[in-house]
Amino acid sequence: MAALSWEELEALTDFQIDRVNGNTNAQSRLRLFGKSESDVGVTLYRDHHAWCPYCQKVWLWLEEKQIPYRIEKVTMFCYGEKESWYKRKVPSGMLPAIELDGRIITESDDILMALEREFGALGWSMNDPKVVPLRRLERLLFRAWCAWLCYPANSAREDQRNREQFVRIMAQVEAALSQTPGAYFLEDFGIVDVVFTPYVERMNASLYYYKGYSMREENPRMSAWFDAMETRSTYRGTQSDFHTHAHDLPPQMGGCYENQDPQTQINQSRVDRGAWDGLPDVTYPEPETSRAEALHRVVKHHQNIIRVNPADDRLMDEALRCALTFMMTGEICTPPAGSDVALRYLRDRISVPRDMSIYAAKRLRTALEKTAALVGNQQGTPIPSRHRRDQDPANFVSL
Ligand SMILES: N[C@@H](CCC(=O)N[C@@H](CS)C(=O)NCC(=O)O)C(=O)O
Repeated sequence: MAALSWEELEALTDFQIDRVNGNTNAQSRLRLFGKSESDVGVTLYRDHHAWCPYCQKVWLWLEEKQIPYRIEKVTMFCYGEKESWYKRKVPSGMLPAIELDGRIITESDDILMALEREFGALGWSMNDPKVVPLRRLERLLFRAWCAWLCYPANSAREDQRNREQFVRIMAQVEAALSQTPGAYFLEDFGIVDVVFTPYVERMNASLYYYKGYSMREENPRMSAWFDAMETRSTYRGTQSDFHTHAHDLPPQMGGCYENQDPQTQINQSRVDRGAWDGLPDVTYPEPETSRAEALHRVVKHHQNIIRVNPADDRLMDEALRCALTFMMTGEICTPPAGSDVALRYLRDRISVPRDMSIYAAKRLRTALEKTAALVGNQQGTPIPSRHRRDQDPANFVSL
């Protein structure tokens, strides 16, 4: 089949979301939850790519409480130059920050405490005696994860010791989750779940990819907790996937070190080259709109996507239309010779949830890979691990 034109492709999707009042999504700049713009009293400063874990914590809290707020996006050091207007507000450049009643507040825990003073707690207060020990446990798990992932082990035995240390703390998390009959940390969803979310999501992805350890599959209570979180449209809107985290974490953490476990190689190949279906990064059923969403997002940004791709623009234009034609019709569409590198370059740079939701990204990655495989097995330019300036948002400004 010949590749459809951009106009023909556009006609195949009617995907739309209401960014202001609809479900949580990474593209919003203003959230009103049915209220009016004059009710907005909070601005959240978070990173362009939704990679910053501390930002996700505050983002999720605001979405759960349905507080009208504005979103200003800022560049992280690892992928570009920090905006000077932001450095004037927050000289360290650190994220997240909020502006509340004309005051700038940094440090995610201080932000959450200020927000709960203003708008009330999310179930329980950050300082509730039930919450404080669980917040401490989250930090303990975080440290065990860093010790295992972010420092090179001198031997397989050292890697094993670090694994055992992590698994021991994980057992405490399992025990904490079993204290209440439901799937959440306390009797109902609340602040503790928000505090745990960003890093357990990143642990699940990074340990699967770098250590061959499937946190979600090996810990039944944690698995039930993830399932419960995935019933929430708020979490779905902020949720990332294994591929995004496996490659956004190394520059943020100062390195992620793989072990020699044979399972690690198997997992890496699956996350990088597919099949993406069935990975333990998501378990809620795939929405019917995932292909239409992926198509809508690519059609909208296709000029920039083609321009930043290292391949010749005309070659990438046709190859990309082939992949999208295949994704939407299921008909094989052979791309131009030599376009395998270009298609895989894009396959490796879809960022969830920045660009699209998790299932849409799986559909698009699959279509790009299957189309690339028709003409060759050359991989794209490797994803850098010390920085991600290949993702500099300055290159993606609207034309
Ligand atoms: N303790 C701080 C940590 C915040 C933090 O480490 N933020 C990182 C991103 S996750 C940051 O802003 N780094 C500067 C940058 O990457 O540009 C908090 O809880 O808010």
